Amino acid sequence: MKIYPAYDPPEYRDWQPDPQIMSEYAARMEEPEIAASLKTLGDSGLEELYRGLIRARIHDITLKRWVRTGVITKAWLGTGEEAVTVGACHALGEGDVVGPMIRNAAATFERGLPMEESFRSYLATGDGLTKGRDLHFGDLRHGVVAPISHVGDLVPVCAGFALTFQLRQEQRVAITWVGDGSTRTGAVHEGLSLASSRRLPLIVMVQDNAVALGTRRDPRLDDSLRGMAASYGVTGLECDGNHILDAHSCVRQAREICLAGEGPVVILARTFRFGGHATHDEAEARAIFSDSDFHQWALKEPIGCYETWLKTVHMSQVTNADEQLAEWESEETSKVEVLAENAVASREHYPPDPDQMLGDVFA
Ligand SMILES: Cc1ncc(C[n+]2csc(CCOP(=O)(O)OP(=O)(O)O)c2C)c(N)n1
Ligand SMILES: [Mg+2]
Repeated sequence: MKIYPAYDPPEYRDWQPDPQIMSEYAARMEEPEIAASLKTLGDSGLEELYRGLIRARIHDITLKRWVRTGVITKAWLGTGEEAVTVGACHALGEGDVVGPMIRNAAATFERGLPMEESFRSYLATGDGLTKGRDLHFGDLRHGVVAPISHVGDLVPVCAGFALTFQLRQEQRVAITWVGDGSTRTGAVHEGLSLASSRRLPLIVMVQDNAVALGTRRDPRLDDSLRGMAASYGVTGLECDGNHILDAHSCVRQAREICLAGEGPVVILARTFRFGGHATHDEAEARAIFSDSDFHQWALKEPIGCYETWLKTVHMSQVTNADEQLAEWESEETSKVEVLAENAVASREHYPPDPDQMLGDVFA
């Protein structure tokens, strides 16, 4: 995709596909479960995955631009982690429910909640879903649970959705993403405990970027997350979180397992965030990992790798593959720009109403 020198991480600015990484990336497409995902998705599904990745990245770049230009003071971005969110969402069924973390913002719009709502929440406009009161927006009409601030807490909430689906005998699953650090909260274990004892259709996607706020995980604990599924006697799957088809394939399998009454499923997705906890501590975050870590993870840039695979393998027989991809990218970029402009206009025309400040507060 287009490079945004002012906003892209330095390692992305002159990104070129690495032959070795790309050969491994392409080889994984031959694995039976990933090949099954390719078949399920078909050409149109693969195009949608690409468009979804572009939407996720441009959404975050827009927020970063707003921070830099003083429109907002801070944004929580998922640069480099887009494939975990987009790949997962595209493997879900219509009635499924998602409980994203704030940096999985793409889960909201990939499930059909208009992206404008994300921008409106950041701008605290009165016509937004939270009427300007809170950044943490969701909308159950689209099956999106608001990503509340308390990390890990959506595991029991989503276990509750899964329990409802089971009691009503509905063929639906709930999925939530949880950071590696947050797997250490009591809430995660309470939710998993309930879900495993009742075999609930719940998917917990552990987004493992080896960092929590400003704390890097002790390398001696690197393998500790692997034991999580086994300790609850549930299925555990692992994916390369930077490989969108691997993420898709794991969630597709997890969903089938859940719908067969064999849930919950814990998916461990290894990835890396090119940014800090939020935009305010990017510099500090860069000091947590070595230059070599940044360099190595940049080679696995999720959008660059997928785009390269589309161009050189999947669409290699398409004469104008380059132009086709550029057109999809430009279409998605333009749409995001319009939505961002609309949200800025909303801020002007619909400031939050002070009388609404305590509305919908029940306790
Ligand atoms: C219950 C709770 N404790 C602490 C915090 C402060 N906090 C916000 S994000 C975060 C780290 C989360 O790390 P991780 O779960 O690995 O997610 P990541 O940001 O790396 O994706 C902490 C401690 C919080 N929001 N909620
Ligand atoms: Mg983390």
